Amino acid sequence: MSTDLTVRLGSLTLPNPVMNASGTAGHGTELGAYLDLSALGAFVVKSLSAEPWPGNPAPRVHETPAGMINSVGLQGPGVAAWLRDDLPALRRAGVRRVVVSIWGRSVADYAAAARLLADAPEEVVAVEVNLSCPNLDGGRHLFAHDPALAAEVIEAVAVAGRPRWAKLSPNTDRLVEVAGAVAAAGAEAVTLVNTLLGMSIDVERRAPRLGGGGGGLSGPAMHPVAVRAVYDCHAAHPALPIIGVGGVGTATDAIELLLAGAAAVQVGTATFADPRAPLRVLEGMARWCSERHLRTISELTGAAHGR
Ligand code: RRO
Repeated sequence: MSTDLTVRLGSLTLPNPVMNASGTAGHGTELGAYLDLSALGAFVVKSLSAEPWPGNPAPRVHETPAGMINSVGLQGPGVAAWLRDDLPALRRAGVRRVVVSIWGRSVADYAAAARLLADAPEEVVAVEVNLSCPNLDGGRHLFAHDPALAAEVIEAVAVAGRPRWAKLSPNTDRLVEVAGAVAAAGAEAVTLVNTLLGMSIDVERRAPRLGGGGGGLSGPAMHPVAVRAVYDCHAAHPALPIIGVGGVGTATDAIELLLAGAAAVQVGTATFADPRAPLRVLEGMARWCSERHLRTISELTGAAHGR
């Protein structure tokens, strides 16, 4: 028996629960040579601002034990250029569900990016509001650490006219509170979690390895952090759909996030070693479910609670 892989995230239904994580697959069809992007539950674009932004100096990524640290610094072409240059290529590649991640330095910046998406083609099915980049102004600018400010941004981006997801930060003890605030402000789902604030130092040069100084830690090293964040948020807000992200490299990692309370997952750092990782994870999840004769994958969501 094959399992129904359909998942619901607020008003949006996806054919399966696996997406790429924002920032790990470029802005367009960069990974298209390696995997069929249209087979993903949705394709998630690297965060875009209203204006183009050059990002941080190199080096921008460095491998760490069981993970990676990055300080890309939000490089992007800006929403208008993306709509003109990248979205058509994604559509030609057969991608029908695109989630656009947006960022800004102020509430007005977020609103400006959202406004540019208001007339986007129907393939733009949701906006993931990145409130948690660790590399914005050296990590001093985390909207997701302030419930009222995070809620204000979510309200301001309603102008996009798309379901809003809020991408939140693991670098605060107020995560559960922030999740409640963004949900009350209109977010249909939360994406948990962005990278952990970190740093790696080159002892010979006696200097930080990344051009931006500090960075965001991702990969297997942070998977338990993501599981805990999803578990705690689901316990506090059981009706709020969660997209789990953090160190997913195998189907088992993804199932763990579902059992903690996620309805869907995103695969990021694993694609650096294996660009097919998101589809490999999806295939493994489908096999895992059918071997256990599950009728729907959604019945796994939150199933570890109360045990
Ligand atoms: O571009 C980045 O440096 C970056 C972003 Br926008 C983010 O949300 N998370 C991250 O680890 N890096």
